[in-house]
Amino acid sequence: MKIDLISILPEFFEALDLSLIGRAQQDGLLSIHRHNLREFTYDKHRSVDSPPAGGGAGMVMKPEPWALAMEHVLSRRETDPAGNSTQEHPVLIVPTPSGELFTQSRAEELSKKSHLVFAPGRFEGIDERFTSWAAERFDVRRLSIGDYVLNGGESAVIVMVEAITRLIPGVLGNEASLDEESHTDGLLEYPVYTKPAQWRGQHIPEILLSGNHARISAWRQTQAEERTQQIRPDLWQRYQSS
Ligand code: 6GU
Repeated sequence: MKIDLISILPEFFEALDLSLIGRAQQDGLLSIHRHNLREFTYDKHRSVDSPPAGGGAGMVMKPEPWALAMEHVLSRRETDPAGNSTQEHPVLIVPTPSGELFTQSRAEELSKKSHLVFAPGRFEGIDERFTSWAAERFDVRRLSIGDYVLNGGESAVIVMVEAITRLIPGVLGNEASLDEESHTDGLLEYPVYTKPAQWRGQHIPEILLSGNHARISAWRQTQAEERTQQIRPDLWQRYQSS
């Protein structure tokens, strides 16, 4: 999978060179390219923002630097001898608190794509005309990571890249652990324990020491259901009706 990240703070994404995602890049499973949006500005101050049309608080990102950055990304794609792209439109993810909710099933869908481009805005967001322009060249998705507001989309990009890329075969050491996680089957994960069996006066649930895998599996299912009912009644309702 190829990933292009465009931002006025490209250093933000250095965290993606660490740990499993860093390893996946070294192994060639993933290539992540960071671009500085200011390199696509041509005025003296390299400005990327301007006051909102119609007035109001804050600043809005100008569409032109974003369009130039996207043209640069598109120019690096493979083309046939006639100059047409040989692949489907890349997916352009625009992180925004006003987007559709990014979920595990969205991560699964996106993990099967060959090229993702992320356009995290700062300030009050990007001029709406950029999105319409981009929709002719990209499969555009406006996505939010939850019902709260961040200063910019960069940390949301890190969240989404991590959730998406760990689903690419080979990125995780132990792929089986994917099946047992929270959200994969619509339930929160059951509680987990390790040695010692007694720690500061607390004991591991006895069934986990029984060696009876069928009973352990049934216990874990019950725990997952109880937890989901208590902590996430919204998920529980969806689980029951599915
Ligand atoms: Cl994707 N961006 C910003 N700025 N705030 C958010 C968000 C994204 N998702 C939730 N809050």
